[in-house]
Amino acid sequence: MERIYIGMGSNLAAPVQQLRSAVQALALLPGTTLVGVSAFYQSDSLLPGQPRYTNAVAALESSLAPLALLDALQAIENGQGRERLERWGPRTLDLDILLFGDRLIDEPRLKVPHYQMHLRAFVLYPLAELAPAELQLPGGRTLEELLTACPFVGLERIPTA
Ligand code: ROI
Repeated sequence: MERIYIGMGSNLAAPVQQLRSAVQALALLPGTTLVGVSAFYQSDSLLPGQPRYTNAVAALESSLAPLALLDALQAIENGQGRERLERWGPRTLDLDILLFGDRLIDEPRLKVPHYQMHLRAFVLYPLAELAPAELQLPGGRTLEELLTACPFVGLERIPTA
């Protein structure tokens, strides 16, 4: 089975609880094993005027096809009260497929690898807790190289328990 990495984010309605609930929901997905969860990290929104985000990354192994997994993730988001009012708006829960094995997926509903993951400290640092430093990311660079280019600035690693 392929190793899948999911980016998780929340900035509304008790974000730490939102991420904990999301982790439990991921563990219950059919045909899926939750392999690991990073620590939680807090940071300011990339867009001004929104509450701070809590982010984390989960690693899965799954026999679900990518679009079936996307459907399942959207059902979890909706189940946790996600309202799609504006693109980039604040949200109770965001679940993004960052990587799906080494697949390149370019469908209207789903692009993998996630198009900005390699630039975002709140994705790369939690990912590095779960993935090997040699992992290849978009642009042919390794996770290690991308971390070097992406300073740990404005990120706050918080206790999960
Ligand atoms: N900023 C942070 N820190 N974390 C996110 O998950 C996040 N997601 C977004 C925008 C609004 C771009 N900013 C973010 O969609």
